[in-house]
Amino acid sequence: MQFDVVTLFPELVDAVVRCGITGRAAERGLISLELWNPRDYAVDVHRTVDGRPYGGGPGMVMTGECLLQAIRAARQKNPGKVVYLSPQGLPLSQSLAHDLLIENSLILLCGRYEGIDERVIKLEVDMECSIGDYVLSGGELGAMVLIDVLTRLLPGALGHHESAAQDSFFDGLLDCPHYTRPDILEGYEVPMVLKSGNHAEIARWRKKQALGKTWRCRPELLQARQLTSSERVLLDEYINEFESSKKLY
Ligand code: 4HQ
Repeated sequence: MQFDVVTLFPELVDAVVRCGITGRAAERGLISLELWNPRDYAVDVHRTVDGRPYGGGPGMVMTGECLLQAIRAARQKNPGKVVYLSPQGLPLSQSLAHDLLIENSLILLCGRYEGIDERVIKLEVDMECSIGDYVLSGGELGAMVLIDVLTRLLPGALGHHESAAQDSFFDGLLDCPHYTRPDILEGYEVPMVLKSGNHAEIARWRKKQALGKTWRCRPELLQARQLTSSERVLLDEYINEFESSKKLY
């Protein structure tokens, strides 16, 4: 998958192809990153990329001309949908990430300051995407999140011990707890079932914990997902144990 990122901070975004799973995916040619700096297209002596907002108010707005040129240069080399990262966008989710996988090439547009001139959105942006309801200092972290989420879904990006099928959200549920050595850490023991060697019981315990954690912390995720009859049994078991453990206090 080809990612072209239009950004005033290319060195920030470049870190994504230098580290970890995304770094390895870039080495193997599963993803490729190209960076386009709007400042390179600024013509005046100060290489200005921002302007005062019409109508007044605090902050600056990224100007249209050099942004349009940077986007069009990227699009000419690597044609693809232009995604603008902003809080006004479609919320990023695992399911949106799956939908975006059909694209071979994405141009990710990162705004700084108060945002970009609206006419750039009108002229060149195909989709607005938000990584969450909070305010970033710029779209770069959003672009990096999107690249990371998509890369993990590409065939061959994860090793077999990192399989995407085992991940949190693969199943629409939160993840189960994980443990490693030692057996006892500051008085807290590893649940016995995980040391039993009984793989069916271990899978059952993990599913029950995932259902229980989701019920406690993100009940709206359960509303959005139909439980099978065996999942209902596991969750009822979890809820009963949870309610009776509360009575002890
Ligand atoms: N920003 N999801 C404002 C975000 C954001 C988000 C990016 C801050 C755009 C102009 N991007 N700039 N949330 O907060 O993607």
